[in-house]
Amino acid sequence: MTARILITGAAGIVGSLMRPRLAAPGRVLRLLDVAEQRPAEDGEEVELVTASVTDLEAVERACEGVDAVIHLGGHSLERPWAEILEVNINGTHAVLEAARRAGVKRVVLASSNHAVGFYERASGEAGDALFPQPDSYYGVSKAALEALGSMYSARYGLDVIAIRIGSCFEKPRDVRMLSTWLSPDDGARLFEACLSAPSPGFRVVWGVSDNTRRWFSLEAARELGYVSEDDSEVFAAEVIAQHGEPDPESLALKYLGGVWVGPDFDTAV
Ligand code: 15L
Repeated sequence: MTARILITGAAGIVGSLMRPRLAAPGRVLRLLDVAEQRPAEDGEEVELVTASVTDLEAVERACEGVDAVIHLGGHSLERPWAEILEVNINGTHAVLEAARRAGVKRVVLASSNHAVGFYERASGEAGDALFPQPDSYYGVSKAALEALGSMYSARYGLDVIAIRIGSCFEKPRDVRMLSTWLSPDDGARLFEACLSAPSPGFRVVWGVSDNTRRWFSLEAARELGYVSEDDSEVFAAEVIAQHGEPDPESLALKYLGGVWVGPDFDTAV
């Protein structure tokens, strides 16, 4: 079991969901965020670090003595280009470079469906090896994150797994998420698989539960040892009662990135 893990962006949505789920006897979670974090609870084996992922020296210090890094830090929604460039792209570079300098051998990167959001949904599953087709600056930053991960793996021998996360929330929030949902428990199972798979090299995998309405392939994640135990279908009646029947002609269901391909996400600044 991976004994000491650095998690960046630990106070964010996915980070907060993973904090209790990745805790394990004999394991210390070093939690880094620029935002304030919940103090350690009694018996919780955590070390809190306040720093930005863009601060290379601080991240390098945070990497000392660490067995693996889970990089979740960065903007999780669309932002102006300058912010995406600084926090998401330069930040991912800093995290990979810090891991390399500190001798950390494995990095798991949070990519996103928005790296390939402009693919029109085909009848079959979206494969694991889709070439980037980002739907936003945020999506571009995730394509860059994958490219940086590939380079650090090939050039410096790090094991790097980029997870194209669908929608990781407690519950699916709309009809699209009945397809794209990654349950928090499955998210933890997938991170554990990424941490323990023997010598994966560089991989890109989808991060999604085995939903009845799933759009994305699970093959590459399963190769790492991931076994999904959840299915959003248990929420389908509730979600459809709240949001209406799915309309296959809506942007939300026509593109992998959903409404992100539409004008509301055109932030060309
Ligand atoms: C993401 O990458 C976002 O971080 C998250 O907030 C959701 O929008 C998710 O994708 C999604 O597509 O549902």
